[in-house]
Amino acid sequence: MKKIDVCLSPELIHLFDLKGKVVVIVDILRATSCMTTGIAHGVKAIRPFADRDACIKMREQGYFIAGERNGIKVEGFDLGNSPFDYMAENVKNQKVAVTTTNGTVAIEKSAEAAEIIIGSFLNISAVADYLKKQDKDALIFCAGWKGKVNMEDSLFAGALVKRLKGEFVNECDAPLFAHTAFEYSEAQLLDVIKGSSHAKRLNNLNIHEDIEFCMKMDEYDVVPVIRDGEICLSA
Ligand code: 3SL
Repeated sequence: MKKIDVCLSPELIHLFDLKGKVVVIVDILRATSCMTTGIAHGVKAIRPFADRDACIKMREQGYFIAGERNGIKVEGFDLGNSPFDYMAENVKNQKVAVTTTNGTVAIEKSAEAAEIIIGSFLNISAVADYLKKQDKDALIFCAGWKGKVNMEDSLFAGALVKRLKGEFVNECDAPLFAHTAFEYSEAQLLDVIKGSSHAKRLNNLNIHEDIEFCMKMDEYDVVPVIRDGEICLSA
């Protein structure tokens, strides 16, 4: 049977062998929720950068520039890191270069994977179906917050492990841990997430609607995949 594992923080990724695996990048608040939303709303491609200057340079090639540091839109950027920014009519059919505090860092650390896909609650069923159809082992890679484990990414990992039960076996205790935490939280998921440190951080920045939106289940039936360094719609 195929195997599934969960990396709860980018600081732990050196412990995992990514070769031959499908890696699911997760940054519920808010990077991968934004990427899912953008692709679902017709953004042509999203090129992720951990480095801010490398991201800005893409403007010369006609890209929109998006992203945040510590939750705040970078000055001079076209878009911040809100899923609502990616719904704007003027980004449809355009290319976006994005840099974020954690999500784009996790993507860069996944370069050795056979395939990298983007997961969020907004497309969780599409991601689960996609993984079921692959003949590869899977790793759910939680972006966390500055190297630390966070609640929302861990609970997403648990929700995805739950959906894959019977098709994958756990490679270590992290999938079991995440699944168990999700089972305990499922009935009051939004409240649990609202109590998380990043939800509090966003609330302090007056960002409220994004949290509820990012927690919507199956808003979109898309699986964004990384092809030639850009996030685009899977074939
Ligand atoms: O760290 C990230 O990648 C972001 O998603 C963080 S924030 O929600 O935009 O603050």
